[in-house]
Amino acid sequence: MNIQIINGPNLNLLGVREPELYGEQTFGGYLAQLQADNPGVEIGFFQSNIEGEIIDKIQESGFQSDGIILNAGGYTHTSVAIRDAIKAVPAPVIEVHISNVHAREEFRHHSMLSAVCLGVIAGFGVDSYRLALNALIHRKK
Ligand code: CA2
Repeated sequence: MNIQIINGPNLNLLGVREPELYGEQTFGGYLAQLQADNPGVEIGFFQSNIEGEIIDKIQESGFQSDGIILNAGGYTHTSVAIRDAIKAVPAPVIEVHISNVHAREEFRHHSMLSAVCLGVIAGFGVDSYRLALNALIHRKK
């Protein structure tokens, strides 16, 4: 099984800035543990602050992988183009958020992406990614 994680803008700052909101763990450290706990799954990781690069990665991995775990960061709330890319690929996409977006500012309550994703997981810290991975692993097709 091959799963691609895609992180959007500013998520490269995880564990470095705003630990009260996004936790103290770096994503690299978390990912190493997630991979070690799931040896049967090949987990790819990509982060970009650039919308077009995220779209390129969705197009590429969306035809090659068994699923995508996408935290599009702030683009979640704005990007028609990322929504179109998700809709265009056959791989299931799970939208994840570290924070509970519904407990935050109103502009974070709406996602451009949710309707074209398999599902949404938000508010469990970085463990939102583990929950998404488990959902893809145990998914009944
Ligand atoms: O909760 C999430 O995962 C978000 O996708 C994070 C985005 C935010 O715009 C979404 O509404 C919810 C922001 C990512 C910023 O990441 C940082 C991480 C550490 C320090 C500063 C920013």
